[in-house]
Amino acid sequence: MTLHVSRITMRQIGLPLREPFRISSGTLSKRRILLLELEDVDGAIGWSECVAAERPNYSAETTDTAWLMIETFLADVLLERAFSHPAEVHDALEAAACGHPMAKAALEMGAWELAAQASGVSLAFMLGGTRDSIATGISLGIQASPDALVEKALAAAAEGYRKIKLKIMPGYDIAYVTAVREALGDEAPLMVDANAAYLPADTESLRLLDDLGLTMIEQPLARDDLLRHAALQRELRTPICLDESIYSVARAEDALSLRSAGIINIKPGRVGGFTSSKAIHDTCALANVPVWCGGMLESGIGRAHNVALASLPNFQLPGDVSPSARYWEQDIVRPEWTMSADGMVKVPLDRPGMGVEVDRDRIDDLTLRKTVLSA
Ligand code: OSB
Ligand code: MG
Repeated sequence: MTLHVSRITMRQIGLPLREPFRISSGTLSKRRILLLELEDVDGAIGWSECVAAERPNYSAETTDTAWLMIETFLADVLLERAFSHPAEVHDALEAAACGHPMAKAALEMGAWELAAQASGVSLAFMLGGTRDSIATGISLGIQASPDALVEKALAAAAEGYRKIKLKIMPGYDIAYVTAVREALGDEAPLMVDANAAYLPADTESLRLLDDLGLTMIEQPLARDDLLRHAALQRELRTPICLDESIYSVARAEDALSLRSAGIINIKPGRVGGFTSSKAIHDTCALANVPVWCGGMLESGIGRAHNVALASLPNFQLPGDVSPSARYWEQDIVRPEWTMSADGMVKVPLDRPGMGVEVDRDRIDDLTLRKTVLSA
């Protein structure tokens, strides 16, 4: 296999969410998404999506910083030379710039997708996936009242989701989660995600959550707080899951050594792409630490890449990989992503690459900005 990219088309599209999504650091009602279309010298095409958001509240990157990095520094890494395998792309991008994992991941995942398309195999197969369907969860944003959250959680349980994640922050936690636990019963697979909204001094309120039978507490403390998460984990029975803190393979190794977490959320965009996602997956498997695939409110393209990744064996817990209709009136891929009544999404193993068609007309209609880069 050789991977020789001759053209990269960058686009920003505007895609309104069906309902606003509130997390501890802000509310999102419309996504401005950076899409890449990579073309090789033989005309094969691979699409990818950058998960950076409009505002730097989840991480330092934004749609616009990613655009600048790709256009100015990163696209050339792919355009200037051929690679013998997409697994080589990660280190080349690291050598070209510090930081900016989401910008790099968009190119790196596009390279994997292009390689799968050019070889006529599914992306899941190319990545080493072993499942033909993946278990799916839902992430529910912060609501105005516990009753409103209970209503959403009951609807999600009825739809078949295998994991229900509640966004929390100080003041929107114990009463909310207790109400949902009471409504759904003791067996319901419930977890919370704080998006780094707590301080070590808040350990007492986190201890109250410890009694609610949660499968995990995601990212209670700040992203740099590996040691503080380790100290907090010693105080709690509920496993801590890290999201924001894990932005590289080395950080995952450090978190495991320090026992900062019992579970790791892998978002390929956050860790610089598929190669490091696979390495984190393997490292966690050796350490007996389960992983699951996080979500960043992706369109059908980024979702396709998450579905492929989540088919690897140590993705033992349901991912935040909900069907298209959870997010959008209409997605930008065909067929749209759907979920069975028992909360499973099929991995399209019988089709090349990510396994869904990109709706080019719809993307053209939604495009706010476009640039073509070539060698
Ligand atoms: O912390 O997992 C998160 C969305 C945006 C930013 C951060 C997070 C999320 C989600 C949404 O929880 C998951 C999804 O895509 O459904
Ligand atoms: Mg999270």
